[in-house]
Amino acid sequence: MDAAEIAVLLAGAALIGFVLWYFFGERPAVSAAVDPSGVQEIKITVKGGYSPDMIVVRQGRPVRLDFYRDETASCSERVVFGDFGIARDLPAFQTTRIEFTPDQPGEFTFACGMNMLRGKLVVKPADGSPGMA
Ligand SMILES: [Cu+2]
Repeated sequence: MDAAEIAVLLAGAALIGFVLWYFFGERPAVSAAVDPSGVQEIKITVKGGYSPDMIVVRQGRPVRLDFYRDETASCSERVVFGDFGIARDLPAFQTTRIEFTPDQPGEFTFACGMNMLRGKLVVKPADGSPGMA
């Protein structure tokens, strides 16, 4: 092998690594900020996906999710929190507020209406309950 072939191999390996990371890698989880009234707030940008797509909150406190839909692609026109019985239309270039209080710890998926775009809400057990992380 000459240097050019080695360079091509390395570039190919880097590309494969990037693709694996892009589709399967763990995204950083983002913890909600708590406002003075105790509401856990987070802003989520909707554009070909949810950003952030992993949100960490505490059980038993109200959660306020502000979804800003930064596109008109029909895929993202609806967001569904199946575990919470919430399905909401997201008008383009507007912020849609969704509020609820998670009363169970666990991991809950949210998704677009076709279940293609996905995000995860991680509810940590309330302070003082067993198994607190
Ligand atoms: Cu979709």
